[in-house]
Amino acid sequence: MSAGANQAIAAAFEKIADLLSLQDANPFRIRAYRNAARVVGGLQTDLGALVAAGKPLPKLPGIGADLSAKIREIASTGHSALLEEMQRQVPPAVADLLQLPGLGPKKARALYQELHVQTLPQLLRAAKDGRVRTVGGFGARTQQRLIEAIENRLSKAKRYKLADATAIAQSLEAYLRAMPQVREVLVAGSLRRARDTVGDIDLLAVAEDGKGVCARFAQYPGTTERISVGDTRASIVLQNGMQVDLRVVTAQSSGAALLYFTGSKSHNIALRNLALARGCKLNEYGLFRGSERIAGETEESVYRALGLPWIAPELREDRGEIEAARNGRLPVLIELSDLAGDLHVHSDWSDGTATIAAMAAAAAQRGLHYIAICDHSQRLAVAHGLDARRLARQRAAIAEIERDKLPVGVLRGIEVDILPDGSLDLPPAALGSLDLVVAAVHSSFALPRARQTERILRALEQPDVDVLAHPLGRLIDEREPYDVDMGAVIRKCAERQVALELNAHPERLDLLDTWCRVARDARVPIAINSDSHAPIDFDNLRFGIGQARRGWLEKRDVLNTKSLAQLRQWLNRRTRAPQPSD
Ligand code: DGT
Ligand code: CA
Ligand code: CA
Repeated sequence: MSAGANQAIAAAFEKIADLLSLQDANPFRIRAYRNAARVVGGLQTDLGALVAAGKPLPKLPGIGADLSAKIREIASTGHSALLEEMQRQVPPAVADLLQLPGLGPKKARALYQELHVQTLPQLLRAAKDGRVRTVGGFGARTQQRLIEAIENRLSKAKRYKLADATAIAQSLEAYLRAMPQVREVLVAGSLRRARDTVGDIDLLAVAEDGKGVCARFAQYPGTTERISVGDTRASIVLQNGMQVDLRVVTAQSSGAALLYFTGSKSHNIALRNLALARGCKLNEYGLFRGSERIAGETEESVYRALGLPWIAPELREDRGEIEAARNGRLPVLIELSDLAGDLHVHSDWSDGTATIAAMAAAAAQRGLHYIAICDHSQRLAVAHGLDARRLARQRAAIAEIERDKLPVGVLRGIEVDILPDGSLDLPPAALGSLDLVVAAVHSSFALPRARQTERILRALEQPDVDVLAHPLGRLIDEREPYDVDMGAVIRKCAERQVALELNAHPERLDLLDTWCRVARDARVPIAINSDSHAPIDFDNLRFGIGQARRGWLEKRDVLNTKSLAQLRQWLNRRTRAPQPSD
């Protein structure tokens, strides 16, 4: 098998993960396949060529002997025996059903086995015909809810998680860069603006030979459809359904093109109006006065000619950034290198895959100075949550490994469940012995708004709570945010000086960007945490940074930019008289 191998391997791993979740398999195993799909899909080395040449595979993060064997198998035969066996049992399309709220693996399997439905449109028909309620475990109300959920989902265009799009774009960029005619490749669109989901990938190539570049682009391995292939633009569809738009531009208009195709559309419209007010015309080729091009080679040149400083892509949503730029009040946005630590890290004491020492080493590798080990609490039995006794043992174990000189500071923490009534899953005596308490909702997502809000406010009143984790509880594509009065939560956090988490996991990216801004304005500190369950997960911090920047956050707004000593001071804020400098 040739150059398409990476995409084929990634697609096979995704399907295996889908089918595993349909079987309600071990979440680690599912996550391992999803991770492997992302790693391989974003890889610039062609694994097919390596295998064909009989060379060893490179060491890939999170990919052990078992997955390596599968990579070799798919690269050399084009098939996966495991996947084929699983597909004989259930077609992968059935996994789409799992996206519906309230439809778990067991129910999805029952629908497939009894009604033979595989896709959302088929299920919609079955529900409307009243066949769903004939299946055990489904009543008339569930059937009605399914109809609403499916119609809701089908009316929305499919969007992709930022992390998945990022991995694919990296591989496309490398492919384009390898062409001798291409001088530069630039990422544009919502991907460059770091939106939590992207509709399609937009790329620019700087080159003279547009036709040649477009033709070669359309040969990208793993392309399943060529929507259009022209002289300066081309659009293709990849195996996972994602569309990629390419525009080929000249060097002298590349800045204007990048500005135009980065968007957002509403930011562009606002800029165009500014240009018009100055008697100019702005388009993807440049800024023109009459027929004279007065700017366009760089984005800076266009902004400057409009009387503005350069505006970071993450801010370009027409949410006040142009006015802020005009008044010299643009935020100095936080960067990945500003993070000093990570305040939400799991280990193999609960549902993480690695030891505390391994997580500490992985954090140090990424330049962090401290982590807080926050494993789950007892209530989450599926995650092997800690009770007070195991928590005490974990504290002792950390002290033990600290004697061997850990490369980062390790704070003793917990991710304690907020129970449905707003009380916490561990007693104050246990929580009070810790450096840091992260509280989180992992159950009763469907409480009515007033009760959900009351529950979370009550948790925030508990004297030990330092951080509220993933405040909206959404899982992109899987679970809507729970119904909660976030304004009230933010006010309570401000009053209690509790930080809100911006969880950087690609499926969460929660707190959402717009709420980050509200929280910042209310002077609520934000903790950008990876929620790492494996060493490689620290790489997700970059996606959290993207959302933070979209939320206008600066270094000083983010709790884990503090040094460990400053952080310890903050953690003692309630036992200490307020300091004027705080
Ligand atoms: P997406 O793909 O839905 O996540 O969002 P975008 O922002 O990437 O949108 P897309 O791919 O349709 O277009 C890329 C950029 O091109 C968009 O952000 C702004 C620019 N653009 C596209 N269509 C128009 C248009 O009709 N007017 C203006 N001013 N700009 C446009
Ligand atoms: Ca796009
Ligand atoms: Ca597009």
